[in-house]
Amino acid sequence: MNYEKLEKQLKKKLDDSRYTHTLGVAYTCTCLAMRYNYDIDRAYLAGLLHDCAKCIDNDKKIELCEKNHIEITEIERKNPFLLHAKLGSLLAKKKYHIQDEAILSAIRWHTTGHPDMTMLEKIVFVADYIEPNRKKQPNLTEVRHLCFENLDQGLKRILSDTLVYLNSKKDPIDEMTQMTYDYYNEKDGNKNE
Ligand code: DGI
Ligand code: FE
Ligand code: FE
Repeated sequence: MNYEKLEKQLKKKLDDSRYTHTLGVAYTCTCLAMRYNYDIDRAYLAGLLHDCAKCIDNDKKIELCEKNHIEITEIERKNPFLLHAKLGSLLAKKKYHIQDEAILSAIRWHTTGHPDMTMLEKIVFVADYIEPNRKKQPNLTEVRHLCFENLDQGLKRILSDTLVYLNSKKDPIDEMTQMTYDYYNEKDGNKNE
């Protein structure tokens, strides 16, 4: 498929580093799709659009959510950047004319995840963390390897490393991020305290 037009539109809406990250995520999505037998075009498209709302000002994010009747939780009101996932899904549908619910849902859940994710949701979530332009996350070589060996294990590792990072910064944790980790940890045979 030809995504040139969409790429041009996104380049205008994102700053340079976010656009570079976006392409990195899109290509990493296709790699994971090859590994886990998913449609590579749908994976690329979901990756391309996952952060389409990221560079909107925080005040404008709140305003757009209110205007479009998107619920804003207390934690999202205090950390409006979290809204780029919900808003991204809305823009993908309304502005970029995506009708594929699997893609819209992968965008919607790419920041916190949720229990029992679909294959495409997992692919976008994982690609977002391991794409080649990411540098700061700890043990990236090992995490990247794990994601191509076992997707659920990779997912769980990313959630666990993210929770450690958020706790170390004393950042508030969205209950969905914790619930997603608990779900995959328990699925793995561990009891959550
Ligand atoms: O948009 P990106 O930066 O590419 O990636 P993202 O949408 O996954 O956002 C990444 C950031 O989100 C990362 O610094 C961890 C943070 N995050 C994930 N879950 C939570 C969270 N931040 C807060 N405050 N609470 C969460 O539950
Ligand atoms: Fe994001
Ligand atoms: Fe991202």
